[in-house]
Amino acid sequence: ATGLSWSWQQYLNEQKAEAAPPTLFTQSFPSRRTGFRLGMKLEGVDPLHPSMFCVLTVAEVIGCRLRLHIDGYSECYDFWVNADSADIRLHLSVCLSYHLSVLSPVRLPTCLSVHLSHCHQYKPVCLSVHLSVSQGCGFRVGMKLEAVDRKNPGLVCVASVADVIDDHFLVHFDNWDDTYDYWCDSSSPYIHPVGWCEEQGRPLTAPQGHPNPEGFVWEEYLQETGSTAAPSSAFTLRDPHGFQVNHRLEAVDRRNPMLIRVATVADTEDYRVKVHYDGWSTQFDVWCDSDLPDLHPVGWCQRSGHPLEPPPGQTDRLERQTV
Ligand code: MLY
Repeated sequence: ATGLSWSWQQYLNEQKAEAAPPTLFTQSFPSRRTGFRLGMKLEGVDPLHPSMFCVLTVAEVIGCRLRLHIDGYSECYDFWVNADSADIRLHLSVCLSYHLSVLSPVRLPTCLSVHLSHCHQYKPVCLSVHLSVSQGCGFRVGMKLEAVDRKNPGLVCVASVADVIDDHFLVHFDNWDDTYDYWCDSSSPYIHPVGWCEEQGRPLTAPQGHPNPEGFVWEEYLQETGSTAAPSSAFTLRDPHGFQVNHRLEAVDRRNPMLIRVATVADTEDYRVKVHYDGWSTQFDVWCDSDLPDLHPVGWCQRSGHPLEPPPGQTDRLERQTV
């Protein structure tokens, strides 16, 4: 009411820019207050070891974002998530059913929050959970595919389905450690059926230590490993995103993920956008997947009670105007 707060509407008018339509985001406006409170325990995927579920503590709550601490590990591994993200819901529901089946009796809470009492019997170690309760997709544990190594995006590699939860599955690169693993669904642009590289005339990276990586042959490998290829019907490539250059949005700062900044789509590819933080040098621009949960529509911070970092210099200007 003081007029000191930075205004998206005014900024968009000045910049002659448009907000990216909310329908383009995977992250919708938060529908209710988060039930998470400081100190609550839950389980979730360790971002650095996506094959591991860990005991986590809510270390900070801002709006509907949570800083999660991995119990027993240094704070430097803490990470931020949206409290209402599909990820956390997915993993929580899985973990809860895991508790129920393995460690009963555990009472199912009605909201997402898991109370301390549900988890205090755990030691601060990572739990590896392998559930293959899949109805949601055509991928099964052990099936082989060709997948982009997202840490080395130029490489398409021999990979396996290592875990399946509902319609999500864990991609693991054969004979590599789990730090390259990632969760995705059947519509991911990073996965392809066996034979895709050959068809595309692209090199396929063989499993680490393969005796003849140049002469890798799928038929032989499937036979040697007694495995099957994921059926091509299981791959359901999604449509390219609809973001356009100059669309405005609210984006988590990759270098300081506690902050959400006013941002602009600076460039696009079919499944990625280049995010520019308004008022900052283009050297800080970052490419992200268009479905990254850290990209939010204009107004998201205000609706979820999270501070929004305006472009540097903008707050000064507004303050001066009101004096
Ligand atoms: N330069 C890296 C490449 C690792 C690639 C791993 N992929 C295939 C899962 C290295 O040798 O460590």
